[in-house]
Amino acid sequence: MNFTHALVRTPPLNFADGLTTAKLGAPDYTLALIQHAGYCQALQGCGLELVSLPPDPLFPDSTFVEDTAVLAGNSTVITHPGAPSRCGEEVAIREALTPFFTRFYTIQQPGTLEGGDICQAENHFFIGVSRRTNAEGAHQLAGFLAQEGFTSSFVDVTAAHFRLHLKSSLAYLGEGRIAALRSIADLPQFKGYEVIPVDDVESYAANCLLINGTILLPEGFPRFQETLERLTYRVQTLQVSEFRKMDGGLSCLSLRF
Ligand code: CIR
Repeated sequence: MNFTHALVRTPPLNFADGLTTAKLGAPDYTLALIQHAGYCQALQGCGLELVSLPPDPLFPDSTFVEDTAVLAGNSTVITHPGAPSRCGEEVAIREALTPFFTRFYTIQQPGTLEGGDICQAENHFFIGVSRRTNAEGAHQLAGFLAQEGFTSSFVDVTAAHFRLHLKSSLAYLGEGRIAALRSIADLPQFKGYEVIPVDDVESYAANCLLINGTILLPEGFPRFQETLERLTYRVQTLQVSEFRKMDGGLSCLSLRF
């Protein structure tokens, strides 16, 4: 999958008021801005043109744009976030994506769905059913994807070893390869894929991001970095400590298309 664009949104001044379970302390806003700028620069370095939205203090978590839409070929599924405080973030995202996509679908209540639970592997989508994405939302998405010619399978993300979203534990690395926490590497849904396990002590690194041949990886996970480099991936590490404090990672900070 080659990308030409990414949609990003600067964190608002009240970013620290967003949702978190991380217990890593409050994020430093200035540092978050610096790290966000570094992230944007890395995306540009991977050849992406940025569509950049201004911060919106009505939604402290709105920098995590990935949760508001699922992009599938020429179509977009606008989500209905499972976190009530995040409902409404999707309005600006839909508007920003309108020039780039031909078909729009919408997850309807009682369905809830967040993009962090959706992992695309070529023509197949893994759909996490989590505390944020309910079964109804997952089924609605599967139906839309089928209309667009994509297959999908569900993964239960409610078990204790999963963190917030499916993609907190999983990333698609291209060519039939998946990075996944060791504890979920044997799931039947991954049969037929080559699974590269991520050790529990480096679990945050499972949320890495393949963009046009480069893997963006959070800084500080040398074992997984070495594994990727041994597999001959080009790896670029990024500092995202302030986003981690808010349960966010590399993938959730952008929508790539
Ligand atoms: C939230 O709890 O919704 C935000 N603080 C973090 C969202 C992270 N999104 C993602 O991993 N896709």
